[in-house]
Amino acid sequence: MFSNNVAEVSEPRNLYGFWLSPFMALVAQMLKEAGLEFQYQRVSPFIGETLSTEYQRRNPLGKIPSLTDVNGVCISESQAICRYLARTYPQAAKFYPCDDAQRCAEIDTLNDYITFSLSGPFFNWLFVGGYFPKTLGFQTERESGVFSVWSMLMIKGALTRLVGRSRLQPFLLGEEPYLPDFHLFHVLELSRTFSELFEIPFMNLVEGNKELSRFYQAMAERPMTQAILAAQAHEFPVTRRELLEEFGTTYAQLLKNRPGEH
Ligand SMILES: N[C@@H](CCC(=O)N[C@@H](CS)C(=O)NCC(=O)O)C(=O)O
Repeated sequence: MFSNNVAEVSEPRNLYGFWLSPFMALVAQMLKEAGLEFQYQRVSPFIGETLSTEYQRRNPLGKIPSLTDVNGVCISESQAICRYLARTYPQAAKFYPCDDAQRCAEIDTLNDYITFSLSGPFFNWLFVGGYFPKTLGFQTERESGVFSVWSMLMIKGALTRLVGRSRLQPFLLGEEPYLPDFHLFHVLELSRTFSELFEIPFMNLVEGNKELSRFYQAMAERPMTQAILAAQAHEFPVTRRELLEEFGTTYAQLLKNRPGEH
């Protein structure tokens, strides 16, 4: 079941992205929980680094995270990376048991639900509802406010279904965490950080929700989570500056350089 093409260790394992990205944090959690060493290589989309030729060769879709493995495999998209790790390294399969189709069906159901109903919509909320009107000067405060309220209703509704279905004991599938727990935690953590940064209290998805707070706490107590939270806190000032001060200029430059525009 497990691929053994990792025998020839020839290069370091590199994880590209930035700590505040919930998608990179998810991959880092999987790597750390599985005891797979990696080197962190900071790549920030906010200052145009995902547009470099070098990065585009790694991921032509221009998204972080991406991972280069010791066997030369280069892979992007957080879920795909985590599934690749589980299929390649037995110690990662604990969190995505890929040789158990029935267990994976349960896990995939939760993960797909979280991706479609929670993390994707939350990202749009963050950008359209919080970030764009605050920093890019698009003067869409009113429209963004309306979008924000609808997003809140949709996303909190999706969370209520998730909590109701899984009963969180304290994790989604019982006493042990799996891939969807890592995914959910890092979206919740993002909501806490950005609710504070953008001064939108109702963007915090954990606040006031007893079951989710218990889940959040259980995940936050894990030593590997604590290491990730510490790395995020350490890098926060840099990311904050990029988000609030530098991205506007990068974005304006990008628009100016679009083919066909002068
Ligand atoms: N579905 C992707 C989402 C990754 C994503 O949206 N990453 C953001 C940073 S958190 C990014 O690279 N944004 C830059 C861009 O979209 O150009 C995954 O799970 O890896």
